[in-house]
Amino acid sequence: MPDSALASGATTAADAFRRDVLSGLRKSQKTLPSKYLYDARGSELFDQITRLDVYYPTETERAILREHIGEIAAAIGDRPIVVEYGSGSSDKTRILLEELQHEIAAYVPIDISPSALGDAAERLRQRYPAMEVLPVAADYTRPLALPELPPHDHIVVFFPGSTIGNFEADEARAFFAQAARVAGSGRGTGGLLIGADQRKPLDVLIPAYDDPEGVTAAFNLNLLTRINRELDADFDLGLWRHEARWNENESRIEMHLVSQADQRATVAGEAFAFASGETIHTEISTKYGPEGLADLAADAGWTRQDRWTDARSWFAVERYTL
Ligand code: AVI
Repeated sequence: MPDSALASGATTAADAFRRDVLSGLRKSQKTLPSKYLYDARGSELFDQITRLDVYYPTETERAILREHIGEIAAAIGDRPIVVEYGSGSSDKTRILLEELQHEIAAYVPIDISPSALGDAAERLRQRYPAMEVLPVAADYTRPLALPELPPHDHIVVFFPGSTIGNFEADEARAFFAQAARVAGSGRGTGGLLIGADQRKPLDVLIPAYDDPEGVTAAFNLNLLTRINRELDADFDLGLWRHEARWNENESRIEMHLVSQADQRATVAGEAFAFASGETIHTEISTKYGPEGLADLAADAGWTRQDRWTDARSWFAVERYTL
């Protein structure tokens, strides 16, 4: 990519960040989009979260993938392009790539964090030298263009980790529609392999999002550090606390930053007042019932073909076709 394109891309991302942060802080329930949790430090902290004992989703999904990988690979079919949304460190993908490495026409990891993406692509190229890796640094919640693809039979979208749960229902519908456009652009029947965290007791859910080591708290608070650095803001980190709440009506965990005092902060030249106890809502993490995801996916033309779960039904990996 020429330097000028990189430079203009960077300006656009910075503009979008400023616009989204300011508009979120102007709302009566102040809110910040969760995708901005993932700067370089945030991606590192999220990686640490996935290794915490209390954070069950990563290991549970990995175990499901490991146990059923033969069946999953057979269902995916010959010579696919695998497009992964929000690939991060591409850790879980290795289970899939290990099985499919000689079959796969190319692996296209897409992530908003260029640092996480670059490191992962490099590791994968070393590990699977015969496999084409075509990384795309982009915000996949916006329309994006795929790179030129080598010959393939069909396109499979891989969206593990229950990141779908971080989307509001309309955003989830938009994702399924975008995934259908991508998967539907191949020659054969497109596929979608997606992880979905399930409803479970609160004594499991809450510690997973408010761990005793404080890694999730650091992950949440890092968003204020990022705003201070990138938007010339002056949040006092000592005056904010992380909170994980269960919202039963919406069947979701919510992360909030709770103001510990009446205070003000200036962001990109604009002043904001926060009352003591007032919160900034930073993330939702929806937990699904058995049909929750299938209903959303159906609106974009996806039909569920398979559903694999663990013994406790804490997590599900589902396969859809168009
Ligand atoms: C990326 N995503 C699926 C994580 C989740 O569980 O919703 C993000 C996360 N937030 C706090 N801990 C993990």
